[in-house]
Amino acid sequence: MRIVLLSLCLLLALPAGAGAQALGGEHEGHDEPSAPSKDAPRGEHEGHGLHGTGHGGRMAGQVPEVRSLRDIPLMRRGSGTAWQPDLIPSSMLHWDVSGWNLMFQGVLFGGYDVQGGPRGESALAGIGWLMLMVDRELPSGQLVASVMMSPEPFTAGANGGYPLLLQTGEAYRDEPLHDRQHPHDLFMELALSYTHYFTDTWGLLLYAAPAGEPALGPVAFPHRVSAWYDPLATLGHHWQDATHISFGVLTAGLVTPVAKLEASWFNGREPDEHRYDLDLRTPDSYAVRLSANPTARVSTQVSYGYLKSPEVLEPDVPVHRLTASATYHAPFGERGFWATTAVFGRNVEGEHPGTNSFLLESSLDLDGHHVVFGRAEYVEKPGHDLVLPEELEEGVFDVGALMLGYVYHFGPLGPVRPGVGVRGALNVVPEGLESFYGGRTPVGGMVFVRLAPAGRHP
Ligand SMILES: [Cu+2]
Repeated sequence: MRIVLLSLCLLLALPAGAGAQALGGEHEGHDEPSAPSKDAPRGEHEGHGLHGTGHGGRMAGQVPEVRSLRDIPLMRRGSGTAWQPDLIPSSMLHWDVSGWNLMFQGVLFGGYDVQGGPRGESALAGIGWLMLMVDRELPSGQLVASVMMSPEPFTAGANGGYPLLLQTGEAYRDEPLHDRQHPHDLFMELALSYTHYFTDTWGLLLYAAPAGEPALGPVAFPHRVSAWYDPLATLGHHWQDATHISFGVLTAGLVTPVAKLEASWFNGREPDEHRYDLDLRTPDSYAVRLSANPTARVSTQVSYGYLKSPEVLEPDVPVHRLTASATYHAPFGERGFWATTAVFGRNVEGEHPGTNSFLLESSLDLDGHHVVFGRAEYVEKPGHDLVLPEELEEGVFDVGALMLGYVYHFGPLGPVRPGVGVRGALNVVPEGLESFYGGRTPVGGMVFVRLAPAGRHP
């Protein structure tokens, strides 16, 4: 199975490499910024549907090279303080209100989720997030406040979450959740951050969040461009980026225009099944992350976290987590966009041997209307996570999934870009689990509608 997954990963990666070559003749991040868009109507983006949202609300058709901290586009923040490439497709609404820069982003999915086999179920599910960000330029720094909320407690919360074969993580009614993805909490982020510029080239980042994301992992999957069009979660979520909703986070970091070193002190306990409140506790966990954005198209990170007591059902078992990731973004044709992310995540739980996860995903917006996306995953899941019978609880099972999907976007209709889509996944389970899943390759899928703020295309 490893070989099959590896070769599929290669197949997915090949076109990305070819795309990189085809676009290699272009200037990368060295383009002159177009004229500042102060005269342009608010909420509109110039250029080719791409933007760099710089300070002071500057919008440019191309992303200028970041030479000073002041040039770092706000949207380099993909989630929490995690960086994504500066070059991103425009998909947000934007206002200037007396020196405050307001941004609204998000994505909502609604549809029918069908998961096959004895452990699969079907359900209507509403999935997504909405976020308001406010930023203000100060003489020697930048202030950013963000509020992010999810409808999932209301729309995907029945029986502990929406059906998703092989998914694990968090608990519901004193049982670990399995073959379901827990809903995200109503308050996904309530955060305030300040970056102080000591010089043009180095500064100090401070981030405080009653609900937010510590410096651990890549940009969380709901916020990655490479996963934007897929409503459902990654199977490696709890090996890679599950701390994106932590209730109590303090982060400090040193920032340069191309790199950042951060450390977080945070509450490492997973959110509980009551999704409407803030599960505040004294911080007990820490994380460190080194991020680098060498060009406007590339973002990479490595991070380590110590989670003292993440699981409410096993409060004495700490988890050491190690992650590494790389994301590549590129324009595609006149109006398209290509985003690819690779992630490695490893957990060491208490005295148990470590378990690994690998992910490769890509989304390709061909022309502003047709989007194809896919993901290959391999995760080593402990038997107790999958809630297997006692004799299998201590085992570790290699599971995988191969997902492909398609979205057609209409419009845009005013500020909204509606779409309809479908995604299907072929899951792979090892021999010992056949009887639980009704075979080696149980399948799952979803048909859905998708709503997101419209990016402006020329
Ligand atoms: Cu999550």
